[in-house]
Amino acid sequence: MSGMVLYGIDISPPVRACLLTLKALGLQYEYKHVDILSGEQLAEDFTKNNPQHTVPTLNDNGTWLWDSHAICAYLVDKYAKDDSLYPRDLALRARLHQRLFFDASILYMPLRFITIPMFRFNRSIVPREKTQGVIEGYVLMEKFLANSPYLVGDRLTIADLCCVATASSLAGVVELEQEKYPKLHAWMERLKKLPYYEEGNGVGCKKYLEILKKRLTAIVS
Ligand SMILES: N[C@@H](CCC(=O)N[C@@H](CS)C(=O)NCC(=O)O)C(=O)O
Repeated sequence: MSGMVLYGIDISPPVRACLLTLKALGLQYEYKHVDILSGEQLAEDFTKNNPQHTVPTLNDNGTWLWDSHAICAYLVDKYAKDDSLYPRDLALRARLHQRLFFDASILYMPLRFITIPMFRFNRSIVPREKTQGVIEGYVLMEKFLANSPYLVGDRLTIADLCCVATASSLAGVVELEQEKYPKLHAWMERLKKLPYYEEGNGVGCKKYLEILKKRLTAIVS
């Protein structure tokens, strides 16, 4: 196979992080829809290339890669005209990695713990303690953004693209109150102004929030 193929479904926050990065870089790619709600990612055809059976998965001319953070970093390193989205400066890159690992391990995980029982076992009631992780994510993001417009200083990086895909999806569980999180709210509005935001994240995020609205009937203490 030649060319670049992204496997995904746009309700998935990590898939949207990759869509944002592909669009930020203006890259040509083929998009293959994988319906994870019906278990398409478990097909042998897919798991032989990604045993972890997650989307997003990228096939770039035979180089198979998964995990949105790894994919976004690879795309910029390989194809960007400059390093602004993924700076080569060691100190900046180290801070950026901290934000990416924060997204993977802290911001996104509460959403996964809440949505897996919903999507796999049709649970519609969420124990309140599970939403605490979402609130902790909001609180930390507010601190990261205390003194800068973006997550790594004054310029947009893939840390923003990855985190905004997750943060915008968290509203399906805990509303993002502007008064409580003014910096986070302003950052989100800043990201929404990117010319490729709506196509890369807005459309899929709306679908995701609609699904959560239908499936989540109550949060109970
Ligand atoms: N850390 C991974 C998370 C990927 C992930 O958990 N994707 C979910 C969809 S949001 C998935 O593929 N679930 C299907 C499965 O695990 O079988 C990333 O950033 O790509």
